[in-house]
Amino acid sequence: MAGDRDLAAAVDEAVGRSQEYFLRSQHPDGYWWGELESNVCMAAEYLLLTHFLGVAEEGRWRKIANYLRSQQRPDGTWSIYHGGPPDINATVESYFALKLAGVSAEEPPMRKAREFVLSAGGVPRVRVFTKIWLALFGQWDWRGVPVLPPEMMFLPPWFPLNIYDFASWARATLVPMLILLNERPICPVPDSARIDELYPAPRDRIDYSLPRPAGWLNWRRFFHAADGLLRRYERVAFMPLRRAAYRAAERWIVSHQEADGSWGGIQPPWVYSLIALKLRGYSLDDPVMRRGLEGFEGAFAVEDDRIFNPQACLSPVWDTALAMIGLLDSELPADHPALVRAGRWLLREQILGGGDWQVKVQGVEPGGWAFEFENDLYPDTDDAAEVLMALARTRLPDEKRRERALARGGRWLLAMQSKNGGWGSFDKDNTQRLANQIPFCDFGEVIDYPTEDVTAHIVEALGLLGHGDSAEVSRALGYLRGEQRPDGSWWGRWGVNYIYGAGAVLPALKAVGEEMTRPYVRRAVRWLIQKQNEDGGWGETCESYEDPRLAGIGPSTASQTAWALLALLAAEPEDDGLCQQAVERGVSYLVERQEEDGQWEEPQFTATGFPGDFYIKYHLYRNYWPLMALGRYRALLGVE
Ligand code: R19
Repeated sequence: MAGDRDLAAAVDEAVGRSQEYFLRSQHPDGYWWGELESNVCMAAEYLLLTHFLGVAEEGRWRKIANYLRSQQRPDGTWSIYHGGPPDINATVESYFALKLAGVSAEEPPMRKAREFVLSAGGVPRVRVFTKIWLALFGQWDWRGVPVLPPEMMFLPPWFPLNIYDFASWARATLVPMLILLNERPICPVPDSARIDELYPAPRDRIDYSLPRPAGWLNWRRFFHAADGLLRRYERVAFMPLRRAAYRAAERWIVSHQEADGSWGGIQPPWVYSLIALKLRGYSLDDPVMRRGLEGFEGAFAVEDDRIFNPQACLSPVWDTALAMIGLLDSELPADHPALVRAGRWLLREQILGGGDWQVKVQGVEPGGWAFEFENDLYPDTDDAAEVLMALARTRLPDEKRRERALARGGRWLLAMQSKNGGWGSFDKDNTQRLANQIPFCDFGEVIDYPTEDVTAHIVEALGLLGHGDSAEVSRALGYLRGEQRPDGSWWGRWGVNYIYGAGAVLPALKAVGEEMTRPYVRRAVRWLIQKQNEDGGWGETCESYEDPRLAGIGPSTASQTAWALLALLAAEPEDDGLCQQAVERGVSYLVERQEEDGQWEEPQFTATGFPGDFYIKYHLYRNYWPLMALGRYRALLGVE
C-alpha cells in the first residue's frame, strides 16, 4: 500500500533526525543529560537557605527572583506542574522569597498571589515543610510544627519507626530535621519581608496547635497524642541522652555526604543538612559545609545571565541509559563510537561500594547504579535495570569488563527483590506504612514500597540478561498480575501515570517470553486503544493520581504517546487489526509533530516524584521515548 510506504519513509526520516539530535547532543565524556524541571519551591528554598547561612549574594538573588517571577501565572499563583491548579505551598514559599529579595507586596502580581492564599485559608493551610521554612524566619510559630525526638537515632533497625523504616529520601531528610525541629532557630528578616498579610487573622490570634486528625483510635490520632507527650518530655529530657542523640545525627549526616557535596543527590536533605550542621556549630569554612555549598554552584543549578534555578536532582545516568536504548532500538550499530563512549561512561558509574540498602540486604556484592553523577550511597534498582539493558546491547572494546559489570549488576538486582515479588527503588521491603502516620509526614511518599513500573523495568532487564526463567521473575510476574487494575492498566509510580505503567509492563512481559495473546495482556491492549486521542496520540494529566477516572486522559504528548506505542508494539500488533491501526495512528502522530532539529515539543510534566505532591519534567523525555517507539516500529516492519 502506498500509504504504508509513505509512513515507513516518514519514520525513516524521523528516526534519522532524532538520532542526529542525540549524536550531536552527547557530552564529550559520553553521557546525555537533560534538565530535571520541578517547581519553584527548589529556588525559593535555596534563596532562604543562603539567607539563613549568611551567604546571600545580590546578583544570585536577582536571578532567583527573576526565575520565580517567570513562573508566576497571570492569576498571581504558582503551580507544581504545567497547567496545574494553584498550589498554596509553592505560592507561599515564592511569595516569601520574593519579599525577602525586596519585591513589594503592593505589586499587582503579589496582591493576586495574596488573594489566592487567603482564599485557600492562608498560611495555616500549608504543609509541614513550608511551615518549617517559615518558622526558621519567624513567620510561623515553632509550636505549630510537629516534634521529632532526636532519640530516634538510637532505635535499632528492627524497632518500628527507626530511620531505616523511612524511604532513602525521607531518611536523609529526617535526620537533619531531628536537629532542626528541636533547636528551633529563628533567623531574623527585615520587617518588609514579613508575611502577616497571608494570615486569615492577626497572628497572635492564630491557633498553632497541630490540626487534630479525624476519627477515633487510629494511628494518626495516636501519633498526634504522642506529639503532645513528646513536647512535655522535652522539658524534662534526659540531657546526656539527648546530647548523644544529637551527636549521632551529626555523625550520620557527615558520613552520608556524597562526593558532589549533596546528601542523597537531592535538594531537600541537602539544604536541611547544611542548616543542621550550622546549628551544630560548623563554620562555613568547614570542608563539609564548603563542599555542600559549592555543590549548588556547579552543575546543579540551571543558570544563565537572567535566571538561577537549582534542580531537585540530576538525571545523567537515567538519561544516558534511555538515550542509548533509543539509539539501539533504532538500530544504530552496537559498536557505534557514540554507544561505546556512553557504555564506557556507564561502566565507570557502576557503584562498587556499600550504602544504606545494605541494612536490609546482606550477602551480595554492591553493583548498582544511581541516578546522578556522584551519589554512591543510594544506587537505585530502576537505574540499574535501564543501565543493564543499555549495556547488554552495546559492544565495547573491553567485552570482559562489560560482561563482569552485567553479571554483578544482575546479581545485585536479584538480591534487591522484596518479599511480595516486586522491587522498590532504593531499598528492599521498605513497606512499613506506619511511617506515613506521624504528624511530620504530610507531604510526598515517605516509604519506598515496590511498584509496578520499577518491577517491570527489572523484569525486562532480567529477561535480557537471561534470567527470564528464574524463580525471581516468576514471583515478579505474580506481583504484576496482582497489581493490574480491573480496566487492564497498571499504575505508574515514577511516570504519569497508567500509560507509563502499561508502557513498562507489556514490554517486560514480552521480554520474558510471556504469551502475549493471554486475556490479561489483551485487556491492557484494549484499554490503551480506548484511550487513544482523536489526533492519534496519547496523553494523561497529573490529576489522574488524585482522580483515577482521569486514567489515560489528557492532551497528547510525545513521551506518553511513545509509552503507549511501546506497550502496543510489545503486544504483537500484527496479529490484531485494531492494535495495528492504533499503532499506525500513534506513529503518524509522532512523525508529524517532530521538529526540524529532530526534537519534539512537550510543555507538559509527564513524570512523577511523588504522586499528588511532586511532578517532574525530564527535558529529554520528549526525545528518547519517541526514538525508542519509532525505532521498534521500524524494526518490526523490517521482519514482516
Ligand atoms: C525513575 C528513577 N527513579 C527511581 C529515581 C527518580 C528520582 C526522582 C527525583 C527525586 O527528587 C526528589 C526526592 C525527594 C524530594 C522531596 C522530599 C519529600 C518528602 C520527604 Br520526607 C523528603 C524529601 C521533595 O522533593 C524531592 C525531590 C525515574
